Amino acid sequence: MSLLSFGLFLLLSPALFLYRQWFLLLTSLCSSSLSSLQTLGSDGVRITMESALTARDRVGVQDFVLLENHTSEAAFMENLRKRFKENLIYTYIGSVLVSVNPYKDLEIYTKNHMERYRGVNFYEVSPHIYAVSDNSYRSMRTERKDQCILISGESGAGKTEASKKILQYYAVTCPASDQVETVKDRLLQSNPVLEAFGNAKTLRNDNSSRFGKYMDIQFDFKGAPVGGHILNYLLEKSRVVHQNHGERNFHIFYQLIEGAEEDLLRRLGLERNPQQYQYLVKVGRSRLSLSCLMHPGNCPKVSSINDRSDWKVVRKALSVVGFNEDEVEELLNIIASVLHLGNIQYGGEDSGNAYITTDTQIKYLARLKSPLNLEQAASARDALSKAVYGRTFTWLVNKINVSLAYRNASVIGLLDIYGFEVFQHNSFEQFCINYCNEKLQQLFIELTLKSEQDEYEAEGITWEPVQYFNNKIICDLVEEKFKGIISILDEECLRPGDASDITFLEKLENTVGGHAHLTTHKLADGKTRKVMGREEFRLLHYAGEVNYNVNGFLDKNNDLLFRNLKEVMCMSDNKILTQCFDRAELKDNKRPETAATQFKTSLAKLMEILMSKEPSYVRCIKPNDAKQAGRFDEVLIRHQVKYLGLMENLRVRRAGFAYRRHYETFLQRYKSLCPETWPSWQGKLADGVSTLVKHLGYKPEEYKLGRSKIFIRFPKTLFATEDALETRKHSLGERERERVTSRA
Ligand code: AD9
Ligand code: MG
Repeated sequence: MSLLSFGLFLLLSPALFLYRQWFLLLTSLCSSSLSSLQTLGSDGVRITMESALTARDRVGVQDFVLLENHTSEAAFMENLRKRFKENLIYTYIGSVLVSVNPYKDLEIYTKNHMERYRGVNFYEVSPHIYAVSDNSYRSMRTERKDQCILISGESGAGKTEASKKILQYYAVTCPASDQVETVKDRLLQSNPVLEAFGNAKTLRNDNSSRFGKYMDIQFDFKGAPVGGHILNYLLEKSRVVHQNHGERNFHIFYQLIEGAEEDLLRRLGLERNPQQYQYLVKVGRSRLSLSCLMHPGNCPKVSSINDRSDWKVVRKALSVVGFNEDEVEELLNIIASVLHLGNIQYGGEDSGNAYITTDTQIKYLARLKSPLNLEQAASARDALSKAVYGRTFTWLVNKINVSLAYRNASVIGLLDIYGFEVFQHNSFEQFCINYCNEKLQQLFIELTLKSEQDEYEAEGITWEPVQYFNNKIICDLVEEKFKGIISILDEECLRPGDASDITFLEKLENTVGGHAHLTTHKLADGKTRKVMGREEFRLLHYAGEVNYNVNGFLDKNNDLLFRNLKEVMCMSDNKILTQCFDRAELKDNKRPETAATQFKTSLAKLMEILMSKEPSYVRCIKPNDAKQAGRFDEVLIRHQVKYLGLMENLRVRRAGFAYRRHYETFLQRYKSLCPETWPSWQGKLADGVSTLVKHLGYKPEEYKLGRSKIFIRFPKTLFATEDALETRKHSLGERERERVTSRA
């Protein structure tokens, strides 16, 4: 055959797509067929399996499923290390792609590489982000099912880079036309714009995403990208007014100051010196740590970032995504106003800054001085800065969405969200970011570990369950109605009177104090290793322990802005601001939902979106904390392998059945191969299938019969059956053959 015709059959049968992958994989597992197989080496040259076997010692295996000792974490780590050393940063666990950040540019993202992966089966070429991209694309086309690619991993692990590579792959390899070229450009150029406004240098990552992003890429019936839609999640607004030492504000501020032409700077009333702006260089006094005192000021210059050239990229990108010159000027005016706002000083503080008097919006702010004390006035100013910046960011995303709008399309969704992060000082923002990562891990468990095993259970298949840590318990602790942390926080936010961050902490102790994943200073039993502050609570996340300082939790969750400030914003001449601050909002006396509840609701919606699509996974690993190339930190990586559940993922994958089919479908296709089932089987379907497979000589270890499906462990078993079907067709006369085909 028949391999060719069977290949065709598989190609034409979308439901067997995954199975085809398994076949390719397991064929390579089967040593008897190794000598005849060819594969692509890391350099893309076709090499025979004999040489691949010797290479294996050096470069490891490209799929962890092929590891001889697949239950050994040491073997897993060794394989990862070998490959990392050889610059082979990608490895599969079945269809899941594991990626280790190389922290250097590798020559594996060229157009040639893209071509190599186009339309080629998953296991025929070395693992790559392009293979995942292509696989999703083909599944979308052949199965007509929307796809999504979920990229996860901690801060700095390479999620954003991976999502950009995927987008570039589609831009280069998908069909094009003039109109499509425009959309491709817009899709690609939306990245530098959103990164300028939504990314910043943190201690973990010089280009850390400070917002979550889910982007649908929309394709027409010809498979051309014709549009897109972005959903953004909880921007870390507090960064506008405060950054930890060694971190920066959002890139756009520095790009503007470093890169803008003199003329523009003059119009905006800005100086070419970040040190002039409180929001860019000074750490809030109340939050000064010892290290900040020793190293005053933040870090406007970062060696890995060139603000001046990035500015040029962003300016161009703004035009490509559809901003005209007036809109760009208005947008930059807002950015400049935020810097001016930050320089407003009150009362006996350092002397104020002269530029502010020229700005109408800021003149209004001065009215705040009389009824508020110093601290309240400063916090009102910061609340305004955060609101202006946050709403402008949302406006920006909407504006890009308008330029990408298209309807009636198949989609591939890309999820690139802020990664799990732990700092010395963790606040409300880290709490939200890490909660979001818990939800993503939960989705991964649901779709890969749990659903697979649940199906075996539902079908009554004997199965040695693979134990894994289900983080649902932590998700519940955070989000459960009434007794979850968010509910408790909301309750304190709504409670009039003496509610404070500390009363919130006390309420946590009283309500969920006994929870296995939560500790506070009061509850700590002395056995806990890390010292805890009195204002902290500790969550034992799936990815490790994090101490959260409750300072500011209530304010940030309330996220309130004085009504008169909103009124002022509505009166602004700036067209973007008037769209951001709608008058209708002033009439609405309902208390807005708290930040955490809004986030929780938007995450629940995101989970629904993702569940409705066919998922692919990219699991990113950060090799070291120093952001250095070539450094493979065993301890750090082992920790990630553990919490990402990669070993469990591998075990489920290895122990599973490659193929499963409903009895009816199976019987219908193969009934002609057994005299007792041909031309039709009158008894129970399960008995028919049992009779059929016994006749075909299936050995007991090769298959299992469930309640409604047959499970076949090895693809080769099914291949033999397909061969038999093919042979039978050939041995029949022309008419008879047609009859069999039409019945099947
Ligand atoms: V965060 O959760 O947004 O803080 P990410 O998104 O996981 O984080 P990012 O993609 O920004 O991390 O990667 C961090 C840095 O690692 C990048 O700025 C690159 O310098 C480097 N990186 C990541 N992936 C690659 C790669 N495939 N090739 C080369 C890479 N460098
Ligand atoms: Mg990122």
